[in-house]
Amino acid sequence: MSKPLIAVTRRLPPACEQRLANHYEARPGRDEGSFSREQLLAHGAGADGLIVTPAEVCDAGLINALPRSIKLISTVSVGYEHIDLDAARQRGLRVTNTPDVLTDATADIALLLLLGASRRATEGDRILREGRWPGLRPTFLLGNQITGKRLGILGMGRIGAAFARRAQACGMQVLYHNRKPAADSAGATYCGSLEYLLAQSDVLSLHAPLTPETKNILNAARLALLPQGAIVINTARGGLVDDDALIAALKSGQVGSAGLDVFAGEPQLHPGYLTLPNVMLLPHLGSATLETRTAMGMLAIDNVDAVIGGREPPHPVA
Ligand code: 8YV
Repeated sequence: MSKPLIAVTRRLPPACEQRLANHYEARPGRDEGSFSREQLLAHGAGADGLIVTPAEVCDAGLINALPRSIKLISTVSVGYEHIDLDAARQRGLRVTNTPDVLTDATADIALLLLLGASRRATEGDRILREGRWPGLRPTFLLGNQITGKRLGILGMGRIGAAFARRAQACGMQVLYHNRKPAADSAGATYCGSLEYLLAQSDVLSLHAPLTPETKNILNAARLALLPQGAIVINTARGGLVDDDALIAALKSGQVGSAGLDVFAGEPQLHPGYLTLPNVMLLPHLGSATLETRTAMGMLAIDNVDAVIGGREPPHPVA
């Protein structure tokens, strides 16, 4: 009997590709460029399941055009804003994601950005590479101490809570805003009003999913509520931020520095960020450890196994 065909858009860590090859006819992915709709459809031709990443837009047009043989879209991500869930439901397609296993890696990257942005790490690195270090001086490249400062978390989910614990270990006081108090808030103080949270946040870190309600939630009016010189961290989704507004705030000093791992329109980013010294930029590395990406790939395959085997997947989103 022939094995089910699973089409993967991108390369996965070796252990995941091996597992797929052992159990399925696996159509491997490629890491060059992006997939046009036609290329994605061609890649999925005849497949029983599709494994994708947030780099592949699965909108209603694509979903409706997918071959009828496809039973699920399994995304190697916790976020699923790139998949039109209503269109999938209407087609009877299951959609699954990979939560939990990337929590620590992503919270680590938020901490890296917090420390990097507050201690001017990228500026220091550049000064050394360009041979511009004048030597030790008591007033050289002074950053902001985070001890005793207030961290505001917008979106207290699993990653927000893991980051809150890290920040508390650094002596920070943590507040958060969600629509409702979180089940696990890591002992952080709940703020029912986003505006109040912003006014209290020496550091603001974004951990909310991208939805129509959260798109551009950090706009000019809200940035103006932050204390002068506040630090902004984003490891969630670029679309949460109005880039023009954040760049203007970084130029005026309203925002002292920023640490950004995610961007609207990835892999492009607003060119205004590239010339600012007070931004630490990373190319969406939140979950990028071998351990975490392997665990994400394995979870994506667990989801495939369940749906192909006629069982309920461990992490359904539709
Ligand atoms: C990606 C992410 O999943 O999980 C998410 O939502 O944003 C990322 O960690 C990762 O880049 C691989 O697809």
